[in-house]
Amino acid sequence: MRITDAKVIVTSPGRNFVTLKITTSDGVTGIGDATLNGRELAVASYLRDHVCPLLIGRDPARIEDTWQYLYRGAYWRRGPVTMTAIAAVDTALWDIKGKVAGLPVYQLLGGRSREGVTVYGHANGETVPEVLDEVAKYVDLGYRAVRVQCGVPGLDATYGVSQDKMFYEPADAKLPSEATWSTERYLRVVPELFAAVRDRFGFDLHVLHDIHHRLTPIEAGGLGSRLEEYAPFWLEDPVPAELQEGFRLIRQHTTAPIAVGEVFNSIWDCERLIREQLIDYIRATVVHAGGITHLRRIFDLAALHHVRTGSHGATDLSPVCMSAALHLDIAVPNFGIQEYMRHTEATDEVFPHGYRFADGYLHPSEEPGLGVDIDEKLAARYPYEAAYLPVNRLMDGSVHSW
Ligand code: KDG
Ligand code: MG
Repeated sequence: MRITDAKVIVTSPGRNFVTLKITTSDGVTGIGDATLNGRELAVASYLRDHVCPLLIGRDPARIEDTWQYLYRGAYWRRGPVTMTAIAAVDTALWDIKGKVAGLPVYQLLGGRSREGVTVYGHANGETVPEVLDEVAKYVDLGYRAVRVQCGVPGLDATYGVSQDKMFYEPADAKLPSEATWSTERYLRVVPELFAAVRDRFGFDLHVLHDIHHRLTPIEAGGLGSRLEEYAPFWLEDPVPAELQEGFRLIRQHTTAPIAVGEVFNSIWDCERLIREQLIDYIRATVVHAGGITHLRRIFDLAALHHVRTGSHGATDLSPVCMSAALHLDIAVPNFGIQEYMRHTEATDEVFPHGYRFADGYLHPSEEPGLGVDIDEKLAARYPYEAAYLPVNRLMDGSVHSW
């Protein structure tokens, strides 16, 4: 069996998605997510212009060899565009391997380690009472874990707090919108939010919070120690993560569990964080960290160092990525939690999938392969639309993290 076709499909059913579809000489198809929020067309071009021609004629069964060929062979290693493109190929090949074997991909990864994949939803609101009402909706839906974000008093907009409630789309404008940030005000409101959530919902619910890389290590350590009495499940992205050593300082000041990694694209972005046990959850994803093959490698390293998984699962990761993530989540020994920001109906129609939510858990599809498809006719009805994430500025006008 050989690869006979590889094509890139760009579609925007409510938001942009890039998908790679590979076809074999036996007529088997596999798909992989290649969406990089706000830089979608760069990955589409990398695939179309530089990768698809190399795939034709290759043996689709050789997943590891193809990964190494694309990673080492390009000479230029790593980076979000490259690793997202490699991820798409890798994911599509796992999909094909599952279909050829007649097995869901998780069976090829060693089979089930658990009955379901615990997920967390997003409760956000401008004020603390608004957030509490959103948390209540998730609890009613059966969620066991909820991420809480609230507006910062005195700021016009806060990243992570949207007008839409059960769906949330952070890429909100054709050119990046701008928001203002105040760390001092933020640090005042978060403990209030946690206190109110614990007061109303008790301590059985897992409560998560995303800092979006906005603090320094010492600020994050201070916030963590103030939140410890509310038993946060995790504090996510406390600081920008280029400097892995920064996390050591956080560790010296708090026992609040730390999660990071949604922008990581390679094992080298988190090797020290994991090896020195500076984090508790690694949030790298199938789509941005080199596919199932490379993410499995990261997760295995993490398993040796008491680090659990907590993959990113925002709306800009397509149902193809979510399907692939669930096969890994159900199989790996050190699974922690999976983010699940539900997609809109339009997205779900373009990407029909077999995973399902029940009782706070997601369950991967039992179909051979990944159990997800793309409706190409429907996809063609939604052309690409430029959309970018907002830019954050401090009160004095300097650019800040998100
Ligand atoms: O594309 C960026 C978003 O996916 C991201 O900002 C959302 O931080 C996020 C999260 O944890 O889901
Ligand atoms: Mg995040």
